[in-house]
Amino acid sequence: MSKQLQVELTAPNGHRYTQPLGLFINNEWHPSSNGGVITSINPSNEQAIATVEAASESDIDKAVKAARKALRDPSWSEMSGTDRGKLMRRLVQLIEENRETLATIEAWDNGKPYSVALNEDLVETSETLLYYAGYADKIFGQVIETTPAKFAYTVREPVGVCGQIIPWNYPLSMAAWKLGPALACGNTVVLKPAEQTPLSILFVATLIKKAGFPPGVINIVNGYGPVAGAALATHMDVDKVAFTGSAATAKQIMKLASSNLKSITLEAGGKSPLLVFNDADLDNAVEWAHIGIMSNQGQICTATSRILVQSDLYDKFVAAFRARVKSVSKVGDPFDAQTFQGPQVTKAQYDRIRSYVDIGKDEGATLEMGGERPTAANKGFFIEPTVFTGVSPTMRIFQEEVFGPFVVIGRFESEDKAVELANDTQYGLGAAVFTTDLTRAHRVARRIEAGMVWINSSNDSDWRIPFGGVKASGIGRELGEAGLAAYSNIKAIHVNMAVRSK
Ligand code: TXE
Repeated sequence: MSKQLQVELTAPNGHRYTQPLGLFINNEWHPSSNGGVITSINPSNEQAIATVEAASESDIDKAVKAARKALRDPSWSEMSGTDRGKLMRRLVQLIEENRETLATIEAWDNGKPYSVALNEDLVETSETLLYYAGYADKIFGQVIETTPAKFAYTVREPVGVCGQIIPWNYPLSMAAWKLGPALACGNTVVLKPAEQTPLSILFVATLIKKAGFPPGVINIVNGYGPVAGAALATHMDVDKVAFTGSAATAKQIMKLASSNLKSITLEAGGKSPLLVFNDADLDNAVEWAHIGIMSNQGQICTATSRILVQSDLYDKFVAAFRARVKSVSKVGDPFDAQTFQGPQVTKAQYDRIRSYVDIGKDEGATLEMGGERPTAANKGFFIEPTVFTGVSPTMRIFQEEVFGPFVVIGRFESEDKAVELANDTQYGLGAAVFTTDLTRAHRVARRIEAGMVWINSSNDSDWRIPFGGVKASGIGRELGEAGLAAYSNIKAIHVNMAVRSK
């Protein structure tokens, strides 16, 4: 009997839909070759939602072969940029038509509030794909003048087969960040979602087929990192690997990708500082500082998880921040419209945060609030928003990425000290600066070692603006025009115009 590769599900909000379960290779659904599966858990009640197929090394090989074949097939390789853009827009239209279903799956599988999934994640997913659809017919080279006897021009060619390994904190929009530029530039893709959140992107796979992408252009293979992810990163016929996840895994991928000198882009998290100077607008700073660490359950790579406040404002800031967390961070059911914060994605993440609460206490920091499971929750990976003060730069809670609703608040006296503290980290992803002094704002923004700086806001990223880090936060840029660079190779063509006399 052949394996059931889809199932009818009813989500906690009553939404019914058909959930695909297979590996999406060559526009067809496949079972795992070795019987591997992933059971996705609802983080709100710890119960199984569905069991999907998990790719083996040979399934990854099958997906890579399909992507290679598609890359060479005229149905894709000779498709005009204009038509590639149209296909991408058609996919966006289908995503829009199914946005309630996709937001439901996202809230169920990941634990983020349904309203956030619908009004933020789905918007970002569609807008990112649309943005890159607009580039599909604008990928071109240059003419380079040399001497009258010679001219040269460049063409931009797809890199080839792209392996894309994504995390669980934004399952759909992370997929869009990676698929958008890859497709616009004419590549083919094998995308491996995170094993913690395998469901929503499988639903998108049905839409990819419906939109009319040729077989093998986009392959979606769920699987475990050390098996499927590693097989993709090391595969000799994959030309590029793009990754978002932990710094530890990024380092492993860099090694694996050296097998055939794959081009790599890596985005590996951070411990982003948020500086509040004495002259800052306090209410504005508090509001953004709250958004910057507490939204998405604190599971944001750019989360401003180290707040540093200048001494005169420090006490007022801490009091106002505590009040803000109390009044806004309502923890609970992702399908309850009042909920600001759902459960953490997995027990592993929940346990990790709890362990950092113990580490912070042991290090002698002051637990201002939170750190516990909310009393109302006897099931699910819920944790109270957690705030530590009395921290110093040598503490692990000041240096290490916790990846939850967990923030440390420190203080500084001078601008130089603020910059020194901000840069006292192995990471360099984001940073935020709050001040009403225009020149200081720009000066500090330039002095901070980070790929992105927000002035008087935090984490208001945008698909039109380059995103990425320096130091141990990663290599390369995603989003914006800069995000295209990693997805095409420049070929130089030299033309000899001299007539050689016989
Ligand atoms: O990450 P992993 P995890 C950080 C955050 C979090 C920590 C651990 O601090 O607490 O990482 O999370 C795939 N070869 N971020 O364990 O392992 C894996 O299957 C190839 C920050 O979930 O890095 C998944 O698809 N691939 C972050 C992806 O890598 C491998 C988002 C991310 O998983 C692999 C998530 C291997 N050997 C976590 N091992 C951000 N930057 O936004 C795993 N993977």
